[in-house]
Amino acid sequence: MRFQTSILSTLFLALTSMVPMLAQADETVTIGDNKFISYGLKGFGYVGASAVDKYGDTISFGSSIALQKNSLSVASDGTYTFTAYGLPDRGYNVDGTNNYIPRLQVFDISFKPADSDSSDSGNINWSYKDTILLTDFNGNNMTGLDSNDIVKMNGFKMPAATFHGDGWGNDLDSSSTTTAISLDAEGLALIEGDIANGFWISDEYGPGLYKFNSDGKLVDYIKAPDAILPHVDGKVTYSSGNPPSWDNKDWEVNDQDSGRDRNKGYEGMDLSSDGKTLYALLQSATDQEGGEHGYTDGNVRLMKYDVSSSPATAVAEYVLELPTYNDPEKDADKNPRVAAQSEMRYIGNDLVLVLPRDDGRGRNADNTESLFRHVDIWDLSTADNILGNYDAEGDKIASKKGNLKSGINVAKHYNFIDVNDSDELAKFNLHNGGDDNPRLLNQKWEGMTLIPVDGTDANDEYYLLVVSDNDFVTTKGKQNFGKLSFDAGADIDSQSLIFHVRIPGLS
Ligand SMILES: *[C@@H]1O[C@H](CO)[C@@H](O)[C@H](O)[C@H]1NC(C)=O
Ligand SMILES: *[C@@H]1O[C@H](CO)[C@@H](O)[C@H](O)[C@H]1NC(C)=O
Ligand SMILES: CC(=O)N[C@H]1CO[C@H](CO)[C@@H](O)[C@@H]1O
Repeated sequence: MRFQTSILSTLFLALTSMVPMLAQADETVTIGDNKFISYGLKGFGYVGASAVDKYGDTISFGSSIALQKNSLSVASDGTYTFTAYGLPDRGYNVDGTNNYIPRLQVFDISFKPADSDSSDSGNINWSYKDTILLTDFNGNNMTGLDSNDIVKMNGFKMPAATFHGDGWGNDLDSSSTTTAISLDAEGLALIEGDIANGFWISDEYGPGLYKFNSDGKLVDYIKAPDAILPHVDGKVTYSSGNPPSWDNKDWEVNDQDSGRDRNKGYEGMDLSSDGKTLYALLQSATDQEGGEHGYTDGNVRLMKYDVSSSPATAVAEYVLELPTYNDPEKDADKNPRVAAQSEMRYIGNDLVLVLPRDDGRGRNADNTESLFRHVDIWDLSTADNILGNYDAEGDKIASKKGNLKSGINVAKHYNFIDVNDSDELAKFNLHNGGDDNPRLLNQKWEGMTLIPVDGTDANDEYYLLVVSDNDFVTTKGKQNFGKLSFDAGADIDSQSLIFHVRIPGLS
């Protein structure tokens, strides 16, 4: 295997040096004996903002994306077709959270790699196929509503919402209540790349790790260590501080003492390719470790679990230091800013591909220019395994100001892809900053999946599909199974990009 890889990389080097223009755009990262290469942007496409699923609800899906491996085929004209599972978070929640039923959105995608394309539709075509609703151990619907309760099921205690009426503000005087698991889904991995084996989802209320069967029914759960669990007044309290728009009184909650910062849970999660090891990464630092500010929250915990049997066992915990960037609009003492992360993929050999970025910049934001959006690599083999050392309630790996405890070695970081590369974007008539139009990049890039070039891992080459979360922003919004309409004041398509990369040793 190693022998083959080195022959291939020699070949690549020979090839790229013969084509100087190509070589210029390529970014190469060397880790150990392996070369990781980014060959640039090869695709753009989108799902229109007004699209609805088979339940009549607005489609959003960019919190995570996962390839159904055995669906991939490559036609003789070079067109790739495959099925992918997209993950929405908790529904349209600009005016408070809703009883949106968490789900997977299934798409058939066709893509023809190109060095440029300025057509209106782009060169990635998304075709909606199906929806899988997520239900609990008993087959009852989960909910996107903020958590005001804890439910006990199958021996697990999970974040839940208890409400009167239908969860959309009707029948609030009803004496009966419903309790549903509160899920704000952010990470998705299919077991061995096949929906038939079931899948794992990570969430940011818990933050929790949920295993589902192929029908979307919950079958297992992993609770975070006490240091990561959100605590208010000494008690685990899963609220994200986003009560439903129709009722505030049951949701009032004090400031958090410790644990994952609100709305900053397990944004990244993935499985090893054999489905036996699960990796979960917080978006940014916990509150006791600097999580309260965007300039102190750079030390994040990554949990590693053996999920080959149930209950899962924690086997390691590592610290990643997130990259930083300068925001000239913020005061000097609030710089540099931490680029919190939105997605993680395990790429073999103790390496993870992570998407750190700024926030609130891009389409439909006050400022259209993003200052930092990367897809970078971290090497976990350089990090200390701190499992069990700082895992009790309130335990700290860093100070409240975000200074890491001395003596903790972190995972080594390598810059890889700059999503905001303006020359690359221009090839697809795209831009970062400037006019707010459908070719301005969205704010929230949150999903990644790797599509093997020529349908095989043998070449170590992939198309990296990166998707954005449009927050359900459409003027023609539909929710509660199509029964309610909403107008979010703008139409933001769910944009997607494809980069060509070399990632050795993934299979
Ligand atoms: C995408 O759809 C357009 C319009 O229907 C079509 O012309 C194009 O060939 C399709 N591209 C791919 C890669 O399927
Ligand atoms: C889940 O929600 C849908 C839509 O409201 C409803 O039709 C279905 O009966 C619910 N399922 C259960 C088990 O309550
Ligand atoms: C490579 C590249 O063009 N990166 C750009 C990403 O976006 C920021 C903000 O506009 C620029 O400063 C970088 O040059």
